Amino acid sequence: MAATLGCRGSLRLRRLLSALNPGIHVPRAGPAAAFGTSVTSAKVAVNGVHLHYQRTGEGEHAVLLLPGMLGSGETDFGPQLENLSKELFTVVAWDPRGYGHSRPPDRDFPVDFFERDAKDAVDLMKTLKFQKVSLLGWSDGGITALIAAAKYPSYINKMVIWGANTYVTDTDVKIYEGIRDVSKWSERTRKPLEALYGYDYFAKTCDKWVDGIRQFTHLPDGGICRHLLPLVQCPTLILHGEKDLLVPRFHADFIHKHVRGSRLHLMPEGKHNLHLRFADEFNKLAEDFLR
Ligand code: TYC
Ligand code: MN
Repeated sequence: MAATLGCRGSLRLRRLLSALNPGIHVPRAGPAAAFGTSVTSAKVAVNGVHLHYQRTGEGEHAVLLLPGMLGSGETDFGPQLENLSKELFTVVAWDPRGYGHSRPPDRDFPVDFFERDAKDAVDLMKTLKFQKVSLLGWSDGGITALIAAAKYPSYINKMVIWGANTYVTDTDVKIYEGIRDVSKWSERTRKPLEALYGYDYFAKTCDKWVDGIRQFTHLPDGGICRHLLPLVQCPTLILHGEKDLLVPRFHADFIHKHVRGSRLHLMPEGKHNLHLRFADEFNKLAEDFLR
């Protein structure tokens, strides 16, 4: 943390001086030299919890990466932290409370858990002194991004979302029940999360997540945040993998229809994790849209 602040201070000094007089060059030295391209890790107090985040790049344009269920910056966004332009963007990947290294507390799922995540995410970026941010939200992180954009419109610049759903149907419930028992997950999907959480916390939290998301079936139209979509004001790109087995196409179409001016881009070979499997293509689409 201390190192992070020191680096930021020196970056600010370099910016300030070069703005005042482009002739003055403040050399990068020591740990500060690596700040722009390396990924730093820190925790900061927000809304009564210590939120963990990773940070990289030194561009003017602040971008927050929002992971999916049980996700974290390190498990969900390796290729984005590594390869999104460090010149254009300052990229932050956060671990929502109860996920990744933002523990304690243990994760819980009150009916407003997505609203809570949206407020935490926005307040994290305000605490880090970003004046406005763009959002890249995957799956549950896409839901959080939509809610943040709807509720805090003046703070959100642009948004890219993929694998998100804004309501829960019987079809979705069947899929949720299919992933409740993590011992049935493929080794490849299970391994990184098991390493991060240990088997017991991972299994217990997945089970709690399924109960948590099923709560929405009792709300009008199974609504998670569909009622908020007309409030979104920022330019929005929706990506959808046509081979996504977890989130059917109709969810992307619904968001596209109800977010004014949004763009829908289909990736024919993409599955749910299209930003990992087709990282270069994803990063280029995101960069072109954000710039
Ligand atoms: N929303 C989950 C995530 O954040 C993925 C998921 C979507 C799982 C739909 C099941 O029916 C489902 N990764
Ligand atoms: Mn359109």
